[in-house]
Amino acid sequence: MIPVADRKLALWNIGVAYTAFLIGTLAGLLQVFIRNDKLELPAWLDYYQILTAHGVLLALIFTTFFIFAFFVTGFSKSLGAFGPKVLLWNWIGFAVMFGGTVLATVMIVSGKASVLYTFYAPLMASPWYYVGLALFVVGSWIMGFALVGHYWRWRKEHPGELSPLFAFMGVSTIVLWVIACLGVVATVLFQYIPWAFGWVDTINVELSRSLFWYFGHPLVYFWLLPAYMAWYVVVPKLLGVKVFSDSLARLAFVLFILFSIPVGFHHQLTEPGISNFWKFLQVVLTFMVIIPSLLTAFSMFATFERSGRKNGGKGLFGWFTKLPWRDVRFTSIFVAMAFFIPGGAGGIINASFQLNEIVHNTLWIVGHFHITVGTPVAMTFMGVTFWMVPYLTGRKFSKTMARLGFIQIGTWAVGMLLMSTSQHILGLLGAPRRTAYAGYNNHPSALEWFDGLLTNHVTMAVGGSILFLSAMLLIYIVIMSMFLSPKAVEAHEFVEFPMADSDKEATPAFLENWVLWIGVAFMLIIIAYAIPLAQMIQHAPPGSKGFIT
Ligand code: HAS
Ligand code: CU
Repeated sequence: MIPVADRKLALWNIGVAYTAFLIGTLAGLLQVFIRNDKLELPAWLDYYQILTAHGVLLALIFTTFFIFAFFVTGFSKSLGAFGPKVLLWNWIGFAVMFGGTVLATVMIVSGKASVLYTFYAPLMASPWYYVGLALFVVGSWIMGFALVGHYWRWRKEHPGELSPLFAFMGVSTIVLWVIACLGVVATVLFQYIPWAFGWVDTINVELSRSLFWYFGHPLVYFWLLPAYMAWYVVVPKLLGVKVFSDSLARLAFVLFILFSIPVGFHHQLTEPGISNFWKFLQVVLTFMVIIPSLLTAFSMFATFERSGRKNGGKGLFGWFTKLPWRDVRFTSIFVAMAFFIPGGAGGIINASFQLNEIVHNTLWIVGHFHITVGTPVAMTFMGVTFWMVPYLTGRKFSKTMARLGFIQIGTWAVGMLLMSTSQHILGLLGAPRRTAYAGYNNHPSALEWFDGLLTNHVTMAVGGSILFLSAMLLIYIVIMSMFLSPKAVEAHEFVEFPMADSDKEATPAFLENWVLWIGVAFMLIIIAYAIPLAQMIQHAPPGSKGFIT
């Protein structure tokens, strides 16, 4: 059991995460009904406002606070208790992040920042929204550096030793996050804030979008990598085996540091102002960043097979039936992984230069991210929540809770399947995204397209409603595990942090050479971005004034 002070820090992060989750999923529910033209919003509430709240609260606030809760818990467990300095800086970071969150949320809710989570210029929000975002990022850096400091102390005390796998992966994710945020910090501080406060009249739109996506793509791996951490270290423990390969796991994370960032143009393939050469180069690099996910898939199958055979599974697929399906901690993560097979395949379609023409800015993309961040990542976090919250509070996780957990992940899976399948198909038929006018103002031909069983905004709304019920069930489980479930007394009632052993003997030391990997990462970034960004600045068309919806 980790010390009370560390647990408190983690629990506060979880508390904020699930508060954001509650408001964010409510906004999601409203979303599917508006698109279905079933809901007239009151005058003070509008579509873009709700869409912004949904995206920011779930994709940014819920994920980040949850990730830090997971890191705090896992770092304390694998590296030892936090010292007073590490704790202090973590709390300072948490406070700054929380302050930024409140400021940005107030701006969104009061209708002064209906710019969606990508806040594309020339849409303009209240300057305080951008200040809130900047504070959020700075706070996350402070927490990140505090955790890296804790890791550094461990390394000093264990010279020549490789760090525990969990900590290594956590530090990799923080490194990725800090490098990625440089782009968003640059555009927010030097472009958006001066422009929104009125210190300058116009903004260089293409540059701001490019700096955003320099950040926006690695952002998705900032969500994914903590889920992968659970896949690599928690799943084998639940299956009663060791990590399949320590060096493979570390290599995958190093590859993410190298290839996650110089690929942002795959979100801008349809934009003028970037020449095909640079788009193509970044498309190639995007295909490189698929490799560590394929390594992960391989590693997971190998882990399943090892454990299944250990328990007597025979033949090619015999191990499958030997997996611990009745353990909600495992089944949740397995379903999460299964969703990532079509999720990842869709990503490869998006990244294919020509195919992107067909799917870009359609509902297909919305379908894509609901089966990447919305299920593989979110459901892994749910699976982690089931044991992490009771682990931190020392409360029991009863059989009833586990049963509710099954219903919760089951409904989430069904809801997502319905909603994201219809989103993918509607997208292929031409349904646009990021717009309140999804039915082309009820033009007859549009109505004809959208009346199939799955190609239907109703299916999407049914899926969305099931998801909302599932979310409320999860909130119930979290509240029980946080405040109400009976305290564990006997040894067997305490919930464990399942962390598998990982054999480091065969792992080459250079995998933990940060100077090397950060150096190579910056080289790749310079190759992919220096010239096109310089051209955007040199050959900038007249800047744009702000627009407010
Ligand atoms: Fe993406 C757009 C390309 C992964 C999230 N993506 C988005 C947006 C979001 C997002 C939020 O190239 C929208 C942004 C916006 O608002 O405009 N994406 C990719 C590629 C990958 C990818 C190549 N995306 C993700 C992940 C996300 C995420 C992960 C969140 C966490 N994405 C794009 C592109 C666009 C895009 C374009 C822009 C589109 C446009 O035009 O606007 C790759 O990383 C995917 C690699 C993954 C795999 C899957 C490996 C499978 C595994 C599971 C194994 C399963 C097991 C279980 C073991 C190759 C690891 C076995 C079970 C059984 C049942 C057998
Ligand atoms: Cu991307």
